[in-house]
Amino acid sequence: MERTSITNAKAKQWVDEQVALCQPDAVYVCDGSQAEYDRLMKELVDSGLGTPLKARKNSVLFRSDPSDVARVEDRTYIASQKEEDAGPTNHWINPDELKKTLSGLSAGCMKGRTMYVIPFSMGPVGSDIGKNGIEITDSAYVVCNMHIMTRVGTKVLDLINQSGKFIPCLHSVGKPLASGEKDLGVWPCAPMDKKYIAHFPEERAIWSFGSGYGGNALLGKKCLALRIASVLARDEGWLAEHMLILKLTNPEGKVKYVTGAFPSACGKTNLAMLIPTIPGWKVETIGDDIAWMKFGADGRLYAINPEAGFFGVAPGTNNESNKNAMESAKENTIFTNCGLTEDGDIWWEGIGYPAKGTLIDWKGNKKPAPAKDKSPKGEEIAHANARFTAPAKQCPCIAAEWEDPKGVPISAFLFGGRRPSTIPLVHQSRDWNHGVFLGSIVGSEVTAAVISDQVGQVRRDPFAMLPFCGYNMGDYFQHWLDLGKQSTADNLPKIFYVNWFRKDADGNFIWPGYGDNSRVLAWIFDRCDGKDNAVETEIGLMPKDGAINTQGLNVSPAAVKEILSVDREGWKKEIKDIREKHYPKFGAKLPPELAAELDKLEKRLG
Ligand code: SAT
Ligand code: MN
Repeated sequence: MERTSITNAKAKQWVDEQVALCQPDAVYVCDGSQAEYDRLMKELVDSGLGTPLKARKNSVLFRSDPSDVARVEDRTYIASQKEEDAGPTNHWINPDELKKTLSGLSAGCMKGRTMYVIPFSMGPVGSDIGKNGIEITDSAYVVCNMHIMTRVGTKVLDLINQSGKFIPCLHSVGKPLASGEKDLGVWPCAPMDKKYIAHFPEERAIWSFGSGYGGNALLGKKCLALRIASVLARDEGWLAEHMLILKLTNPEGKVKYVTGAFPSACGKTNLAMLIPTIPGWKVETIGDDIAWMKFGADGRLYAINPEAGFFGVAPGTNNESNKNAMESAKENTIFTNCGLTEDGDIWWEGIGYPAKGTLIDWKGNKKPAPAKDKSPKGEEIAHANARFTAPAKQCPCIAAEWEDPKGVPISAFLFGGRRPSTIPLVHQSRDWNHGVFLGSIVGSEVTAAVISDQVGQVRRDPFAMLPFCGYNMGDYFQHWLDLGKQSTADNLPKIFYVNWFRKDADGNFIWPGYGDNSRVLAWIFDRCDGKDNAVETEIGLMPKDGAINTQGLNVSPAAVKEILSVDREGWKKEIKDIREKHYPKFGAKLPPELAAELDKLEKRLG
């Protein structure tokens, strides 16, 4: 079957070593073709793991093991030589010890299975900002997802064969098959205490064992494009960030590009694809999750989206909240842990219409359709972290330049999270260092994107990188501060902190979000365009009275005022929490510039 071959000695040796360790029944090097995708998908359907959707062209539904539904942060390791280099926010194991454990677990782990060798590129193939990797996996489901999420194929393999440069990513579901044994439609994975999502930053290598889901298994995404890439970025003077990239066009046809860092499942995909509610403005998508940024010769930061698809949260996605995502997932899409309808389509809570008849829930059980477009807690038809994997090129609002290898010049960075109180709708940093301070204090209510007992609680998630920074977060703050010295204030992106998630006393969201976030984007655009539309406050620059367009907005002027004013008491508590609980975590690694920003803020609040 092998049509593609690895000729580079280094790559060949690495693959041969993994074959000897994992002992697969067969080895197959992927060519990235449609025929390959179709063949593997057919095998997955024939084996009972995938259910083809009658109502959606070339789309298949998968149900995972109930224990394997999201990223496992407690089982995610940064195995640097020194513990200090992993820092206080990562789990650390000595790399030699971890390799010993993983080698033990991996011996014969692919017995009864095919080993797929996936040459892939993060970023347009051959882009100066992009990187190549090879993922070895024993999951055809992972191969199909990687086809959508990255650029897979012979062109990438040619580059790897020529250069010998690639990031090795070894993945196994950790469930070898005995002779004659089959999965029989059951999602293969290992028990929680045998799962390891391991990163070796000095070697730039990834080793993931025991999980087949999302960021645990699609190793180009969080493992390579964030954890390992953040280390490369530190060493090489660029940025690998958990950021969407959008293109904003104002009514005069002027264009600016904006990136935004938000924790998982905080609406990055929705923001990247939003349909403005204010006339004349246009949003187009470059990326919805990750941005790699390098300085160009002109001193501006240029961003590429290293991915080629969207791995979006399904529940809550509908024609109102994100029509473009719904359109992107219309066909050629992989759905995971969604519900199945009688007429062969997917269904999830918040899809925008009630289901009919009997459904099959994400656990494979028959259930009557809920009366409304939602279900009681614990009874959901779709898992809260159910996902769609859809090709980015199917997005109706994908920007023409989304695959430009040189990237797009960034005018603004947004930071945000789910904060029910204190943080206003929008404020701008006074300067770069103050912006880095804002990034460093981001907090958010934990969502179902991670298996955690903290779901719903606010946790600090600096730069939305808490689970994704491949080195000491204190050094990461320093890297951001240092980058600010590499260019001029005019060329550097302006930095904003936004919060769509303020709640009233009854726990209802005050701001409608979604398309109405365009009102905030317009203000940010005008800030970057030099418009006199801001006032100085104790916490930074905020919209002048009337500078946010509220025409047609369904929020009372008093409520708008509330979320656009400084909550002095709230900020005082915030400062206390940062001073006592957040910043001390970084010890001597906390850059003095950030401690100084905290002091200045406290002083200004009086
Ligand atoms: O599972 S993923 O890590 O890819 C999704 C997310 O947490 O954003
Ligand atoms: Mn993400």
